[in-house]
Amino acid sequence: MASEGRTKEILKELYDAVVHYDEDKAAEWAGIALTEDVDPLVASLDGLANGMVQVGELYSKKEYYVPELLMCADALNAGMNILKPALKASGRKSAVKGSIVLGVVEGDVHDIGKNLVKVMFEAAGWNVHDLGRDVPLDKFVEELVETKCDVVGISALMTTSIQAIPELVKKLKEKNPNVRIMLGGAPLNPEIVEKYGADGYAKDASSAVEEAVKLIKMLKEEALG
Ligand code: B1M
Repeated sequence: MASEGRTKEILKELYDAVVHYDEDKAAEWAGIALTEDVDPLVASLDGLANGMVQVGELYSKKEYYVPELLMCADALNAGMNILKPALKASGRKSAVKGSIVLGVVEGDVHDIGKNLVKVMFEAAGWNVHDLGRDVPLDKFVEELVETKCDVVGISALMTTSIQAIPELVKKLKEKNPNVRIMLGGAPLNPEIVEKYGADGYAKDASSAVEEAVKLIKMLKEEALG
């Protein structure tokens, strides 16, 4: 088990690997994190994903442009590929297991956050139907009908792409008023989620499963009257 100091050092290396778009280093330090028993969720979120927050800052300051963003995303994915099996095996099983249709709304190709959320649901033993990114609204609706899922999870990263969500919520609820709709992504917050008519919001990947379980439990309680 890594000491607190060593854990900090490993997280910093993962963070730096993403910021400096170094795929080899990201994979190497993800391996070191596992060998030294750093929690794979901490390595993913506080190491790799945290590096992406800094990348966003550099993009805002015009120090990085789209090519750098793409290379940083590749580095993050290289680290995640090493951590994913350990994350899935990490025993974060959920007492309530359901099925979720997950996708990034149309017009939006940002899928790093959605992919982290997906890993968390898989680790919890949920059945995940991943539609990917830039998903047309009707594809969400088709998949809802086909899979009879309990929850639809919608991710959106841009102030422009979130505009399609109210229409999507309406379409999904028309097909199945009992489906629970959960939203996530940086421009969203609980107030917007309520305004859009969705049922739940998760700020990050680590709270997403808990939020979905809450939604299913609330639905069952409502059914019991
Ligand atoms: Co772009 N991008 N990008 N980008 N990008 C943002 C989002 C932006 C905020 C950057 C900025 O201006 N500071 C900005 C959007 C501005 C706005 O809102 N209007 C922006 C822009 C403008 C663009 C382009 C238009 C740039 C261009 O082409 N000129 C273009 C858009 C393309 C399109 O979508 N049509 C574009 C493209 C790209 C890349 C392809 C280069 C790349 C994405 C690669 C990929 O995802 N495969 C990229 C990146 C990397 C970013 C930033 C830097 C990082 C996003 C990220 O991965 N964060 C981003 C800046 C930022 O966010 N600060 C930015 C790390 C990730 C772990 O966090 O996704 O927030 P996040 O997910 C979290 C939570 O939000 C939550 O859990 C996750 C983990 O804890 N969560 C959920 C997310 N989904 C959830 C779902 C849930 C529950 C929780 O339940 C269903």
